[in-house]
Amino acid sequence: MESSSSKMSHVSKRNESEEYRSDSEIDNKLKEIMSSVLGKKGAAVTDLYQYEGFWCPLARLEGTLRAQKHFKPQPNQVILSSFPKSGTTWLKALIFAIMTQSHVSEPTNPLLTRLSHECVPFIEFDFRSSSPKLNLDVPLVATHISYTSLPKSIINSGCKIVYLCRDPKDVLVSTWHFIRKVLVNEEFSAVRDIPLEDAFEFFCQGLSFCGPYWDHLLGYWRASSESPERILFLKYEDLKNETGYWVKKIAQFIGYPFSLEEEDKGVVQKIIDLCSFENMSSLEVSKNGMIWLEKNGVNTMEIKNNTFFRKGKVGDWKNHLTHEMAMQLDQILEQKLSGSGLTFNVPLPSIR
Ligand code: PAP
Repeated sequence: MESSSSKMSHVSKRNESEEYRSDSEIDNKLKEIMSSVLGKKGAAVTDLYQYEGFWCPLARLEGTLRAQKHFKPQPNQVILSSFPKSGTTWLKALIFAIMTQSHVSEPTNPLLTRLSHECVPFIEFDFRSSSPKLNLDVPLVATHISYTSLPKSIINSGCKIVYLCRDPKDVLVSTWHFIRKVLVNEEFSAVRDIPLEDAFEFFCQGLSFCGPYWDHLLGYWRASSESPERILFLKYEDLKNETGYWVKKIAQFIGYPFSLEEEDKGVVQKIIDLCSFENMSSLEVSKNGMIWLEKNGVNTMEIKNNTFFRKGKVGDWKNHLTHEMAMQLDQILEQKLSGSGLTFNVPLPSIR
């Protein structure tokens, strides 16, 4: 027979879930944001709304509001945060592999049959009302939420945060290609066929998914400078150039250091090889699999997994942006980051 305390806990869980599904406070806040700010076009897949200084698509915004109110990190949960199109798919795989390193060579390794986005959930995505998950009870979760808007429960938890960013010129080019590939339906053709010059203008105005780009960076950069033991700040370019060094650094930082024996057995290299662009992009699940975006519990848009793998290179912007465009974006960045100690042409110091 069920004890009265266990019955009580079922009842309170149900109430919590019902309260969560129809949360009038959040619904009102969303309405307020939607009525006070017009949805704007930008270098993004859908219209963007500004919240706490950052541009966000509506579905992610709703998830962000709910996560701010309801998300409770697990003890020692690791949070991977990134600016979109900075290499999240890759870093999710790397950290997942670090955390499950003893399985790295096993044929049953989930990373061989599931996209890393399926292995590591996005907080703001899973906290939308259409897919409410009150507890993301996994050791690693990801987010694109700015530091300003991170749920206070994360900031107060002392959980480790690993942040990833990338040269904005490559972020812009990657985003532009993503938009063109992801919006297959004709109804999206106006957004999909946005000229690169227009996407560039939007990006320079800060109008991109999670933009302004520089404010996203600076929030995490400053927090990481103040609390380096809590936030590890990474750049895609450094990760590409010195993958082994940074994999070990990340492992140590999140509390999963490699033993000498593991290093001798080549575990670090195995993780690097498993997660490499060449390997991940050639897996069956990456070539032919898909994930669904849903609305109110209904699948509304499929995203082919191969859209998350394009070139995986540093500096592909050179094949798309003019010299003038590159100079303009570099100048904006230099001005926005001035005085912060963060630059993009110098690698972060690797302390051996
Ligand atoms: P998301 O924000 O939608 O999650 P994200 O994974 O951050 O996307 O970025 C995609 C970029 O990472 C793509 O860059 P590109 O367009 O310049 O090619 C993608 O190719 C790259 N990428 C994906 N997997 C890897 C990997 N294993 N190694 C290196 N780069 C990768």
